Amino acid sequence: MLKGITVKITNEGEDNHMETILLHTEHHVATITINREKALNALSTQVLTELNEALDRVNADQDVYCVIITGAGNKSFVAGADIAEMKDKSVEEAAAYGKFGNEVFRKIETFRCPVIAAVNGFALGGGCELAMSCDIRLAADNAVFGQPEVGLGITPGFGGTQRLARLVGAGIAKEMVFGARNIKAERAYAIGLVNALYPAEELMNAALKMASGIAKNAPIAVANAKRAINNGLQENMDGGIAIEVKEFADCFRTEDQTYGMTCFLEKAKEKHFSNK
Ligand code: DAK
Repeated sequence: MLKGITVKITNEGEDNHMETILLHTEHHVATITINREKALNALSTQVLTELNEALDRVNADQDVYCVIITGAGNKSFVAGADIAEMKDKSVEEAAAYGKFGNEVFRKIETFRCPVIAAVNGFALGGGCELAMSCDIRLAADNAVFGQPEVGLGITPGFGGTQRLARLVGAGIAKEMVFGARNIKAERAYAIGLVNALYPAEELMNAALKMASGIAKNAPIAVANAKRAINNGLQENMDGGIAIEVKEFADCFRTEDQTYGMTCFLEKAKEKHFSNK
């Protein structure tokens, strides 16, 4: 457990059977903690399956407006896919594993509300890829990022060749992937891989503060803005603007649009959006 966490992380619900994921929801923010500290939170099939389940549970809870994903302990976010489990996979098994992992990571990327990665240590291979599937990456100053796969005889398999190049540019992505060399937090910040760095003991509070700030805004507008940015990036400018126009106009179907503008015009001191 990180020092300085102000929110207790517990699994909730009598039907909980997840062993490798902790899920805690408070004040519209769900925190998903990958809890396999002995293996530095490596992504076994069980972890991926339970992460998928946790995401489905959070998705079903309409009171959640922002999600944080982090790793248990103070050493590692996620040290990658589980190498011991992967070693003897057949081509077909490797393809199925890669397909499932990519489905989970796409679920995060297209999740209905923002997802923040709180990177508290190693984010290697699948761990770096998990962080990159999140909307925003905050990192502890002891975090380490990298795509070491070619040193293991494989390529990145959970979107690393695609998202890293989109986030930091093809040249730096190729340097990292071909060289299989890890980079420290400061370098990750300098190349735009992470949004901000914090002393390790302040990371979770910073993530919670950011998540709470997001959760105070109109959830439907935030969701529409996320879709506009993500989908617009796949288009040329005209296509992107058309997507933005649609997402903008759709906000005018919501009660929160009328409410938010009325609050401004009436100089309201506080706002409480209804998510309708
Ligand atoms: N998998 C399994 N176990 C791991 C692990 C991993 N990725 N990383 C660490 N562990 C385990 C260690 O084996 C060790 O276990 P015990 O020996 O105690 O039983 C325990 O965690 C503590 O690790 P260390 O003793 O090594 O700790 P150190 O502080 O000395 O070193 C380290 C920390 C993070 C530098 C080191 O553990 C390390 O280099 N770990 C491996 C990092 C790595 O190479 N990650 C990338 C994995 S490959 C695909 C789908 C997915 C992928 C590719 C293709 N398709 C199907 C297409 C993704 C691939 C990857 O992510």
